[in-house]
Amino acid sequence: MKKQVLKKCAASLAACALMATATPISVIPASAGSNLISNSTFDNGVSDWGTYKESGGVCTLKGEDGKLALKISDVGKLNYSVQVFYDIVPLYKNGVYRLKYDIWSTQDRFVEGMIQQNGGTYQAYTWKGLNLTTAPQTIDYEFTMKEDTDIMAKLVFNCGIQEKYEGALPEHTIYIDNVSLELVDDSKVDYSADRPYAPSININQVGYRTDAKKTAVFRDITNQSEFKVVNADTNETVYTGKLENRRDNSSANETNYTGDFSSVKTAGKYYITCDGLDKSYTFEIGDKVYSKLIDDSVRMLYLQRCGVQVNDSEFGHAACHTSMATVYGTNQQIDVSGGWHDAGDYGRYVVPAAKAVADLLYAYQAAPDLYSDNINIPESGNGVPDVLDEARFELEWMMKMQASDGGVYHKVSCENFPGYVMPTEEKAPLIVTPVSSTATADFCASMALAAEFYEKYDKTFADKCMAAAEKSWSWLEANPNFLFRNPTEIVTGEYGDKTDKDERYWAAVQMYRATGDQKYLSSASRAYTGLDWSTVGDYGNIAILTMKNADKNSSAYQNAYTAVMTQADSMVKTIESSSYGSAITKYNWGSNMTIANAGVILGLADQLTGQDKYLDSANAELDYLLGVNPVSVCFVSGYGTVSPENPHHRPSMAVGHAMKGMLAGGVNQNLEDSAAKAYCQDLPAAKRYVDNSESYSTNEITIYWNSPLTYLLSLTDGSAKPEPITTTTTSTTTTTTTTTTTTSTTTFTTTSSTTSQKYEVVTPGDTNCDGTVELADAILIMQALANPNKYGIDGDNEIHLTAQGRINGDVTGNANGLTADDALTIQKFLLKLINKLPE
Ligand code: G3I
Ligand code: 9MR
Ligand code: ZN
Repeated sequence: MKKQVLKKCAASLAACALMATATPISVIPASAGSNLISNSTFDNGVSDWGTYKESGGVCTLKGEDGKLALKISDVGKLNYSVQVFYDIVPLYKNGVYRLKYDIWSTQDRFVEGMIQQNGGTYQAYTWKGLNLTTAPQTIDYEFTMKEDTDIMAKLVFNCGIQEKYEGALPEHTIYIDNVSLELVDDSKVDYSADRPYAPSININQVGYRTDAKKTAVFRDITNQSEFKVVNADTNETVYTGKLENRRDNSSANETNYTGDFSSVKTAGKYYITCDGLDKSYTFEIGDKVYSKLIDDSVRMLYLQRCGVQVNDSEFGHAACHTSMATVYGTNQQIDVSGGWHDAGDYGRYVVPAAKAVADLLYAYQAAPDLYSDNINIPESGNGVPDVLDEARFELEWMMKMQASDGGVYHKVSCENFPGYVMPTEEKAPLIVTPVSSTATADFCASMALAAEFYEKYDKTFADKCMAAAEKSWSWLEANPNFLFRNPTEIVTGEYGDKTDKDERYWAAVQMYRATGDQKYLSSASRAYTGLDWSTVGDYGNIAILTMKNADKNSSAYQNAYTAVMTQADSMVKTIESSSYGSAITKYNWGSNMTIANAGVILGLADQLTGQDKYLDSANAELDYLLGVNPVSVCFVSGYGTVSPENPHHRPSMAVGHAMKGMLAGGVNQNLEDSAAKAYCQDLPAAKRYVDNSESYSTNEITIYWNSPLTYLLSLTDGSAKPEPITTTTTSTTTTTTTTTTTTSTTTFTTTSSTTSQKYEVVTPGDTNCDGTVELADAILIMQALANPNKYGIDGDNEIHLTAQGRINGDVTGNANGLTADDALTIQKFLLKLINKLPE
């Protein structure tokens, strides 16, 4: 067949370059007449090809003498019970494609060759029924993509049972070779059609509190120097400001400016203009701009309830997952109904549940007035703030997850994730997986915390929480690490961990807070950090720092203080050098949680010190989540002008539109699902987000991504701001660092722009916090400098630099953080070239 010449349409590319003033957010790769299939000849095996089996299908895939060989031992019960596929082929609407391959089989039979939607309705964009024989045949034809552009379609051969043609078959092998897919004519393709609009002026789409610091972030600036804030009702300019802080932003591959309009304090609706650029979306200024958002961030958890009837006009359903669950590896059946579905899936997992509950309770503690008894859940109006009712729903389920010996089962789910169905439709058997020490310690901490909050409303329940906490604590004392790994047949959320030390630290501090008994602090000799599901040390820090009558001179308090403030100071620096005010430089799965968590640490630092820079920084994280980010999305569904419409959330997918009030996972630079690979591979790290329901690694939602948003909303709410909760901060302004003694405990003062804070050096030079100074301490500094993700603050190696370790290691006395000089100084000390640390 004659190959047509590719008719490149210059006009469509030009149109896209001219598109308003917005830079296209994603440059979708056009495929210029080349083979879109990377591994097409199988000369080196079958990489990039995969198989799918279900309903009895059995097959194996391998390369055989430069061909793809699919050995089928059982055709299963469906036409797609055995599939061999190539993932991610881009098909543009109106594009003309030529598909070509050689195919044959050791057994005469019928198969289907097609390119289909990967997800959704799995509709075929092109389909051919093929009668295979042992003689190779070449399929070669052209088709036009009639449907909307789908850049993550899938080339699939259905090799399951074909009842209409032949029924079950003996074992046989299908061979495929020389596959090619070419875009031969794209003259009718509109490449710009599917790109999201990327505004040049980015604002917090939900709005700004009256007294908050307010910034907008600009891109596509040519020679403008000013911006205007305009009242959206009157179209009058209320403020003119200067574009500042020009920054080359390599993580988003753009140049940015900021505009500060904090002085606009009159409540109302506004937009921002800047010569030649599209005006910004309209936003609000006012003190109550987040009140609905707070309510919905909690009510979303109600809609995630499992095991009970849920009432809602759109997302309501009958009780789901009510059957008994089998304890893994036994015949024991237990009732673990209740709790919240974790996320877009319907698993229920103790580790993330503990984080979510802790966030809610501490959110309530930080600003009780923000939480009403009126957010439209069944308990509304019962005299208990709804946020506490909602947290209790989860706590009661968690109690069911405690085994009789006090240990806590890690999770309950089916073996596999279900299809995109409502929860009542997931009917596979429920399995409770074994006890883990991380789940048990997290459980202990949350129960001890809960006891305090429900005392006032329901003493019996509070006592029950405390008893559960005590029992799990005894288990922890009697048992070593039981780290969890999914048994091979269970593929649902793992929530595994490398260490349970931070979980045990949190449990110990929380037990101390609940009982006042010092004995628990012997298990908390150093502070840990982290506010996500795998690192939870900061919850221990929060427990002691926000504890009534805490002994501020105790080393536990001081360690916690140091840990929080060290992180906050380092976050402030990162935020100051970031265009979009982001506290993170690496965007992993759930980066929006990491941003919200950073906001929580900063909000806490504000409460501890009363210094505005921390509150401003906490607000910057909120602004990022609600629209001031490189993808210009308000990441909470149903809020702002542009928010996730296609979250990876089964109820939303089943109903056909997004549940309101859910925080999406956000940017993930690691491209961990097919949609992210298809849509984001050419984008810079900080823009790798796609509002596509298949993108579970960027666009899923979870209970524990929502909860830190709630907590952040509490901490940034000025009206609820308590007096600084510590006296540790001194009010002197000093620019020198004083280190005085050579004993193992030294007090020194680190500088900050306005005040100084007292940090405690436990053992100078002891970067790994094991109580002694050795070569390993110098090595840890060098490792942390070279590989911060592994060995830096919160690195994932078991031994990494902690906040305390960083303080200990700063032995050159410059308080500038750790440098190679500090490592050198420690070595000099070990070689007795100097006789004390710090030098
Ligand atoms: O921390 C490492 C980092 O050091 C490394 O450089 C980077 C490079 O890949 O990876 C980082 O690890 C990531 C890890 O999360 C920690 O953030 C992994 O890539 C990433 O795969 C991992 O994702 C987790 C995901 O499950 C897959 O296990 C998410 O944190 C976690 O929130 C998510 O949880 C799922 C549940 O399993 C099931 N329910 C939905 C829920 C949300 O998606
Ligand atoms: O839907 C699942 C989502 O909740 C999880 O976070 C994610 C990672 O564990 O996995 C999703 O399930 C996908 C699975 O991992 C791979 N096949 C496609 C599934 C999407 O339904
Ligand atoms: Zn359920």
